[in-house]
Parts: sequence; C-alpha cells; structure tokens
Amino acid sequence: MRFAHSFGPCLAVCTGLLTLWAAAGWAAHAAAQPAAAVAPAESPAQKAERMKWWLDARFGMFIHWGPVSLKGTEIGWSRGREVPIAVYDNLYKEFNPEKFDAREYVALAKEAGMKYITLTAKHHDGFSMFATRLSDYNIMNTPFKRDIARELADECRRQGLKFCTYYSIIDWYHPDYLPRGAGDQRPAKDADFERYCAFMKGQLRELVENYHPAVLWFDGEWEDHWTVERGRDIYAMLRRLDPNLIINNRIGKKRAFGQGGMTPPESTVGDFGTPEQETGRFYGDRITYWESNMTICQQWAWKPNDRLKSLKECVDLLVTNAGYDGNFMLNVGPMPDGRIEPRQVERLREIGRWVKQCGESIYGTRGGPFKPAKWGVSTCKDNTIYVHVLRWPGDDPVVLPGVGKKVLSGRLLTGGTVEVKQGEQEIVLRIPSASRQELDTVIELRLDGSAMDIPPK
Ligand code: H79
Repeated sequence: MRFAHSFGPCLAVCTGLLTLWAAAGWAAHAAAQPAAAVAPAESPAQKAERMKWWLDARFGMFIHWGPVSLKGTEIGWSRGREVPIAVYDNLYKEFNPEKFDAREYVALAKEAGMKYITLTAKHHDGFSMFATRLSDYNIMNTPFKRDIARELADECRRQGLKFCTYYSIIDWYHPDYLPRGAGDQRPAKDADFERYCAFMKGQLRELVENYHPAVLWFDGEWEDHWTVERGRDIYAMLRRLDPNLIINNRIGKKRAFGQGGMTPPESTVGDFGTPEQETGRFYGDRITYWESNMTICQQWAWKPNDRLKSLKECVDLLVTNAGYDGNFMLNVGPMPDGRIEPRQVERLREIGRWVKQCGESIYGTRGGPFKPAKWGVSTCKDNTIYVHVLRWPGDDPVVLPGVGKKVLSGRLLTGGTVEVKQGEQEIVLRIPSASRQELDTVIELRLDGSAMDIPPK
C-alpha cells in the first residue's frame, strides 16, 4: 500500500526550506520544524456567531461505516481482536455497497429532523471513505470505486443539510502511527510519528479544501503520542483554512468535567464537548457547547440483530440533551450492501413524526430555565418555555419553581388540555390523563418577558 506523503509533499517542503536557508544564509542548526500555527483571534461573541447554526440545529446524524461492515464487528476495536489484521485489512477488496444512495440517506436524515450529517471519513482502522491522494487504502480502490464522502457532501448541499466529517487521529494501518494497534507485529522503531502527523495534516487539508465540511469531528486523542500542542497546531491550521469551521474537543488532549464539558480554554483545544454514549450535564451557563453522540443500536458499525433503541428511548435522548442544553448526534451504521437497515430507517421516520409535531420546542432553543427534574426537562426560546414531561409523577400535577415573570398562556404542543396556575413561588400544571403522552408531553408557556435571562431554577 502506498503512502504518497513519504515522497512528494515532503520533498517539496524540504526543497523550499533549503532555498530559504540559502537565501537567508541561516546557520545549519536552524530549526527544521515548521513553527506551530496560531488560530485566528476570536471574542466570545464571534464564537457564538460561528457556533449559531450548530447550536440552533440541536440534532444530527452520525454515520459509522467502512469495509468492516462486511464482518458486522465494531469499527473502533475489532481489528486485531475478533477479526485478524490480515483479514481486516483486506476487507476493502470486497467492499461494494451497490445500494448506497446519498439522496436517500440525506432525505432520511432530513425526515428524521436532523440538520447535519457526520461521516467517518477515516476511523481508527485507517481506511479513508473519501478520494484521498495520500493513501491507496481508500474507497476509490474498492470494487465500489465511488467517493462516498463526495456524494454525501453534494447531496447535503442540495437538500440543505450541513455535511461534517469524523476523522480519527488514531491510524492503526499507517506505518508511522504509534502506538501499534492490537496484535500488530510491525516493529515500532521504523515508525516516525512526525511523518504521520504530516500525512494527517495533508488528509485534513484535502477534506477541508475538497469537501468543505462544516464540522471536523476528531477522535482517538487519548493514545500516547498525541499532545495538546499537536492539537493546537492542527486546530489553528484548520481554522486558518476555513475560519467558519467548527472543531470538537477531541483534537486536544483533555476532556474535563467527565466527557460532557470543556476544560478552561487555556488547557484544552476545540469548540465543543463530546460526551459519548451518555448525555452531557446541565451547566446552565449558556456558553458551554456540547454534543452527545450515541448509537441507535449498541454498536457504532453495523451489527446484524443488534439491539435497537425504542422510539421512547430515542425521543427521550433528543429531548433530554436539549433540556440539558446540548446537541444530540444519533448514529447509524449502514450495511455492507449500502443500505441503512430498514428497521433503523423506520425508527428514524418515527422520530421524524414526533419532531414534526414538537420540533419548535427543540430547534433554536436552549436548555432550562428549569433544572432537569424527576418529571423531565425544559427548553426555552424568546418569551417561551417548553416543559417536557418525560415521566409522569403518578396522578400529581407537575410543580415548577417560580420564574419571576407572568405566564400569559399555556398550551400543549402534543394536543389536549392543560390547566396552568401561577402562584407566588410556583407554577402548577394539571394535565388530565387523556392529554398525557407516553413519549413526551410538551407544554408551551408564554411569558410576559424573555425566558432566556431567567437563571437556572
Ligand atoms: O467512533 C466511535 C467509537 O468507535 C470511538 N468513539 C466513538 C465516537 C471510540 N473508540 N474507542 N472508544 C470509543 C473507547 C474504546 C474503549 C475500549 Fe474497549 C476499551 C476499546 C477496547 C478497550 C470497551 C471495552 C470496548 C471494548 C472493550
């Protein structure tokens, strides 16, 4: 397998440096390493502007896909475990997902109410799902020979969704990546991690320049050779290539506050937190950006007969994340024939039916002002609070803390009747059993002032 970076780009850089040295008459010991890039300066207001579409979107689709779907094992850790390396690394020769139709994928995501799609452009296994010129181990060298990233990117643009790419720092296939993956016998002494970083930067440049992703979603930052300095350098390089690009926190090294939050900017890198297979936390500060990523089944990559989450679980997760003030990215793992499993398609359509009725209580909202409670969560936008009752407290009414503003009206987005009584210290919502929904009962409360400046209650 060929890795072009070992020759072309490196030679060009070296020649350039030599010319510079000669011209400036620099001493031979001058640093051969290029200086680390610095990100463009940005105020919190400018960041808010850059993050706006993403924050308003609240709901996206994650796609974990690659030749490993032929085996039905996990993309992130079956190489060298359930599937021997020699077998795994040759699966691409049989990868021919002929039934793939980007138009159907994007239409499905749209129907589900998702506003962006994030494709695994390259996962830990090192296989590129895009037409890279820097490695032969890519989609164009499969029997399929079609650029899946290209087709999805184009179709997203056509149908008005944002196209985003996942890119793992880990690359167990590349000869220069360290540490070696499970079961890999190649000696480490031949590897040059610096050279791997050059390759990675080259691929990232290809992605940004040729596919224009709206988000670059990094992963795999926890392995030994990755450092926060390398992360800062790549973050800066990418933001210089595309000032509007949004980049997750896994380009850095630390993910503090569990996975949900962000460490202070001086010790971390990236624009948003990435709690994995869990919801984030309710910080109530309206400046902590995060997105929970979860699977519609159990595995990231497709697995036959994997347990599928119920509609209740899916809606609960979308609503809970929104109520905790976070985004939600729900993952599907397409099958080796190119289709998304019909039962997953059906689930996404069901989610879409709920979103059609209640989407205004999700899009463009922020979590709160009520802190997550036993009964559920709340979201807000302008003068409106949306109360999401996800679990009924027996026959009792839902009792909310006072908000210091007058409630002008109450209405159920999900149909039926609600009685709203506002006292000095509390708001009491009485909903007859006929108006109570299993998925989520959404009560819209209109206030006589902004709901956005009410501190978390
Ligand atoms: O892309 C998805 C995952 O493949 C990736 N992140 C999300 C977005 C991811 N890669 N690794 N991990 C998440 C964590 C891996 C945990 C592991 Fe294990 C510990 C892998 C092997 C040991 C847990 C325990 C899974 C298998 C055994």
